Amino acid sequence: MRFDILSLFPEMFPAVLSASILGRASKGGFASYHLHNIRDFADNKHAKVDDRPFGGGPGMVMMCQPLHDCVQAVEKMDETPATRILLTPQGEVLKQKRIEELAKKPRLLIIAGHYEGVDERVIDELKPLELSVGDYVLSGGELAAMILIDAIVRLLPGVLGHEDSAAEDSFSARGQEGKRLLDCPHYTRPQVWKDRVVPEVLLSGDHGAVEKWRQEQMIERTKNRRPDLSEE
Ligand code: 9D3
Repeated sequence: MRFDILSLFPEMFPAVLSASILGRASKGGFASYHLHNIRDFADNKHAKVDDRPFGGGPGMVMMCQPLHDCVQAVEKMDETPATRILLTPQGEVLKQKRIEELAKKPRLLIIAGHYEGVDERVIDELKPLELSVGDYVLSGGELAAMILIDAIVRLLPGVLGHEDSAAEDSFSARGQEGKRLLDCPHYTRPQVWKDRVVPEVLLSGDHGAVEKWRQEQMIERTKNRRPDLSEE
């Protein structure tokens, strides 16, 4: 999958994109990341990309022209049609279902907003899919873009070692009616630590009993901690 990332702060990305799973995915040819600085597309000599909001108020608004020209230029860099995405607090809150859908696309063009927001007219013109990563306030869309990319790349065939994309489904456990479940507790050596012991069933060697215990733990923890989790 090709990722085009449009940002005013592209320098925030390389450490995240080169480490761990995301780094392995690009080295293995499963994903390619292309960073673009929106400021490079400003057509004024001061490379100004933001301005004061009409109607007054705090903060600055990202101007239409630099972002629009950046999207047009970037899309022409490759013939693969791109799915446009804008990270914004006004977007649909990201869930695994949407991640799974986006993981099937050949190319994503991801716009990380900054400042108070983007001039609404460029959103109307570009018609991006608008996504949020949750109900809390970030300083900009860059970290949100990295979260999105991380969640998608680990689903790409080959990246986690399992070639078929359907396999992922069996790794995220589900209970009754396809409800997604939280994970069970995990333990490793030593068997006793600060007087705390490992649940006996895990040491029993009875694989059936272990499976039953884990399933019960998953259901109980989901009920207690995340009663809101649903089919998505
Ligand atoms: C007056 C309210 N503004 C500041 C508190 C609104 C506001 C503007 C810009 C709040 C955050 C941001 C920057 N955030 C993002 O661009 C963003 C984001 C987020 O803040 N939370 C969750 N997901 C996302 S995706 C992009």
